[in-house]
Amino acid sequence: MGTMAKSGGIGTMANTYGYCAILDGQFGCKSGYNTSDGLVVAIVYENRWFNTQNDGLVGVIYNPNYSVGCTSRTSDFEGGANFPAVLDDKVSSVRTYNGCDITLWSRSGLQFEGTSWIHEEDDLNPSGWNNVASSFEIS
Ligand SMILES: [Ca+2]
Ligand SMILES: [Ca+2]
Repeated sequence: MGTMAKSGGIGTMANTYGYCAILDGQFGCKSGYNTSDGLVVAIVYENRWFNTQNDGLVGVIYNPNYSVGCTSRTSDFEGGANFPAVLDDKVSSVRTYNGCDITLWSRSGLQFEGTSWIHEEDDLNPSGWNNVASSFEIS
């Protein structure tokens, strides 16, 4: 991951990579955190199969305060946010890390339809979730 930008949120993506810092129990990408801090909780891709061909965008979601990872249960809200415009209705594959899982929501603010908890999905198309997600939550 050496080519990743060291600052800026997903909304100000440098090259193909952008970051979103989330905090346990809070909603929204937070500013003022160093991307080298904490743990990655999920990485979302504009393309299917986690590929970055054709400058496919990559959104790195991390919690700057985490040192252990997510809890094993999914009943607790471990942060979430709206996807920025560049990734809104564009996510096509997703991976989670450090014991975390992700739920995608079809509208901003965790509204309307949500997926079940996803550990890893290389192609959101068969489930009808390709280019649909507008927000996400982590647990
Ligand atoms: Ca896509
Ligand atoms: Ca949507």
